[in-house]
Amino acid sequence: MKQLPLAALIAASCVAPIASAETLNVYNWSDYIAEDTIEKFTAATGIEVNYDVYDSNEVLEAKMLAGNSGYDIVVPTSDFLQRQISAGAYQPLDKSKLPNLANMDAALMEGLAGYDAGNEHAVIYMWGTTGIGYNVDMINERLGDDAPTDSWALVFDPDVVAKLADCGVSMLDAPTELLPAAMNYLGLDPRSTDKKDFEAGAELLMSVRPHVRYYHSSQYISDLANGDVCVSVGWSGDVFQARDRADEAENGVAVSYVIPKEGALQWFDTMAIPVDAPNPDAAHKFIDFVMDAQITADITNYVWYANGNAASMPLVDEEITSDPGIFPTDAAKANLWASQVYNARQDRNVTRLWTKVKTGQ
Ligand code: N2P
Repeated sequence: MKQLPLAALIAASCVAPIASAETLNVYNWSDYIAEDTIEKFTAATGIEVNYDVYDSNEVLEAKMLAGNSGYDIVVPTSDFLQRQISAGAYQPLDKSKLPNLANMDAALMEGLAGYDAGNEHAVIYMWGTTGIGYNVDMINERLGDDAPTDSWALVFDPDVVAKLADCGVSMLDAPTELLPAAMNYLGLDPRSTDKKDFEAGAELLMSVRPHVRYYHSSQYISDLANGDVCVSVGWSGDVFQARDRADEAENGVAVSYVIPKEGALQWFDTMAIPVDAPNPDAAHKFIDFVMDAQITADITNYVWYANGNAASMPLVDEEITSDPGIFPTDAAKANLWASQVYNARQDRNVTRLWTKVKTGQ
């Protein structure tokens, strides 16, 4: 550290405010919280929040495995959560500090326990599906009434997607979601970890690659809303946010979200506390604050994602609870699959194949 002259040091110590404000460092997905959540947390607790965002589990995982991220709260998806728990990245929750756990949906938390035994390390933040968002008119202009808007064919059939290339096709930069979706479309088990199945999925993705404008996991929200892309493999709530933005802009863009009939990934995003979090006490306060029924309902009402909080449901807009793209019907549910956890070798296979898909070589 630079040495200050004694006089400057004395002056600094006289004028500098005493650093008393408690802070909490949150690292969450982009476009994933209500506008006033953080402000309300600070008003309720006096804790200042530094809020950073990401749009990729791989980016979060790299930070968690390296350690010393400085974050107190992070939001991994369930399969990544499990692998990171095994690596010792998270501390057990002190449930005595989380009275609002009583608000959580027992069946959904039981589902999460498949990734985190006994729900020791995490609680559900939001959940959703990985499906397709599309621009209703642009698709209709190019494919007419035969447009397979209920099917993965819209993005995985090279003859179909070729006709959409000019209006813009995007896919998530999410290898562990795109490869299984491609495998499922081919009639393979989306939860398979067989190298040959990964390769078959990658081959399909390579075959449509010439028609894909970009692989990115947050840009598509505004692009769909503005009509700058016409079809995106995306996350449910993000597509609804795009629809909402277009509606508000009154720009004539009609966006729709579909869980394709062949099925889709259902995922859970969770709040967890890194093992080396600087302020675990504030982290517990934040998790408990978010599990308040009204706070979670406010988030769902803003981001259009389903949550795991049973007590919040009566406070969630009817427009959301009744939408089958957000709360799938029983028929659609039967075709949803849960993410598979990959070991290091399987993960390397997936990463290598995904690099090929993205770079084309
Ligand atoms: C929020 C995306 C969160 C879903 N923009 C990814 N699991």
